[in-house]
Amino acid sequence: MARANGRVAALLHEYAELLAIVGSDAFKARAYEKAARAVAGHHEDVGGMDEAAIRSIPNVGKSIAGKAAEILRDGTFQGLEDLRAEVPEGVRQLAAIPTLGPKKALMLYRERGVSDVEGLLDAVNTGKLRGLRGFGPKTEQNILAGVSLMRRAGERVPLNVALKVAEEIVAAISEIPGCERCTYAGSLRRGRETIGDIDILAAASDSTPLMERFVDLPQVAEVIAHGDTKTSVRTYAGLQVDLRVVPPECWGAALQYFTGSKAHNVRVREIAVRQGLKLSEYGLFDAESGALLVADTERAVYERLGLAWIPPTLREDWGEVAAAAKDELPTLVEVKDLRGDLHSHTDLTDGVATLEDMVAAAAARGYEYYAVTDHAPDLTMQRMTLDKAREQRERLRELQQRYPDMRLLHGSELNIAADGSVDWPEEILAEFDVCVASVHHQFRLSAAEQTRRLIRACENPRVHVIGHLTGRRMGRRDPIDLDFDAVFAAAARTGTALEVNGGPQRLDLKDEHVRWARRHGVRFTIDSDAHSTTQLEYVRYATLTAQRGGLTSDEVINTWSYQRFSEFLERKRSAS
Ligand code: DGT
Ligand code: CA
Ligand code: CA
Ligand code: ZN
Repeated sequence: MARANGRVAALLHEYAELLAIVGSDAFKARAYEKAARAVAGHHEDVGGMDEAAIRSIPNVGKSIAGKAAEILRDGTFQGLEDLRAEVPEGVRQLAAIPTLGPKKALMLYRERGVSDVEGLLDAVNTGKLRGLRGFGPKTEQNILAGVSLMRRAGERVPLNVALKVAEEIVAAISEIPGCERCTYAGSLRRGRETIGDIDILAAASDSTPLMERFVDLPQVAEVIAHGDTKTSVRTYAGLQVDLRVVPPECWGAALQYFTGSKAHNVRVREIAVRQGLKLSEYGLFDAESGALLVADTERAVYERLGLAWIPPTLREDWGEVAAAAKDELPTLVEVKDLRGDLHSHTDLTDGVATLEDMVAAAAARGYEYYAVTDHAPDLTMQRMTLDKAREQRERLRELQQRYPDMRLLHGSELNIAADGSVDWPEEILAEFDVCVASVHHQFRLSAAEQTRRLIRACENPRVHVIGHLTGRRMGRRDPIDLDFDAVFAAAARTGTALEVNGGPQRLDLKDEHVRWARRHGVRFTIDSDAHSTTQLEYVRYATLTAQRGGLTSDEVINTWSYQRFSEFLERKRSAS
């Protein structure tokens, strides 16, 4: 049974959005938003908790705990139903348009009767918004850009969402008697940042029991097609899932075929043809006699073609087939190689877990070192001060005694100002063990200005890592404009690591930027940017992205021994 946390968090989140739309006080909306994230990230299933137990979750106060209990009992709560009656569902969609926001969304509804995205586009195109206070021609341009941004992301699902669904389905199918193997294939197995549909592959001599169970799964809202070899369904979340069942003896060929990508498959098939062979999802055959050569494992298929087995994350026709022919594939970094996490937040700023809980969760992952990097003062809404940072450092030093096997690093996530400077002067920065610096505002400067800004941040002797370089949020914000070559060269020259941020909406650097940066000799970090204990697992998505970028552990500084890692930080200080 799925945890109730997601369901409760979704309604609290919706309530927070509705509060923001009707203009209730901002503090209240934020409190609900924070509580929603706390519930989502809480390690225990709230489904089995009473109101008092829910109340004990950090950031969940008395009144919110009461609403959560109401949701568990009734499936909703009165306050939410009242606001739903006041604000049509479409207006919530309007408020989610990155360039519009809640206040303008409600104004459009009240003053022009606009109640969904279609209506908005229509209103812009027919000039219906002219004369409305705060809606100039520039606003109209921004609205169109915002809608297009949202639409571009709309059809595909973030990697983490698809992965969770796929894992649940694979677990369920695997349990069925007669199922010999089951795994997910397609873009999900390749670790792409967004997923069009989920492809599940199973091996069984009789497909019937697997297909029957599949269409009966609790996640399934609609059966699109039901057959012996392939069945497609749509989940309640709107995701399409294809299940293909193949005979156990052609498992390897089928897995290779359905993992893709199409471009990779075309390239591999060319190699087969040149050798007088024929490759399909059923196996590798002699083209002339039609005799089956191999089909049972992927490795055997690749090897029979004279290729090393190619990790799925590389199968994008980015040169991996030629590299496999020469046995020159990189040994990719893996999650188990990570010895530390260098970017995480606590409830001192916008995280939802305490310092103690974050450290305990990091220790449970077996890290040898772990950095707490709460936001620095220039991100004013987080209300950080130097005193608070120093106080946190004291607490961290005390905590250290409880964790003899994990080095606790006191860090900060600095804000890179438009001119490339950061929050604190050098002597204050020197107090921190590690500094990550990121862009959190002024996303629309010219490429020349952004490039100067980032190069100057790299040149800061106290900045060790640049966090989420391009600032993109999938479906919400485009990346900043940059001269990537210039910034990558500066990072390599100054010994500044570039982060691969595992936040599922960020994945920043993304795969192709990783590839590009490594050609400049850049070093990287693989970080979670966790804002709760459960988000520490976001390194999983960062690692998939790093693999797609072709990274080996030698290029990722937080896979290094503490000794080698701290020398890297030290070199930066003394070189600059
Ligand atoms: P997605 O779903 O858009 O995120 O991307 P994929 O790569 O999962 O694509 P999908 O679901 O259409 O197909 C799954 C895999 O099946 C694909 O990666 C390769 C294989 N495949 C599907 N159609 C073809 C085809 O026409 N030719 C070849 N060579 N392979 C195909
Ligand atoms: Ca797919
Ligand atoms: Ca598919
Ligand atoms: Zn952060």
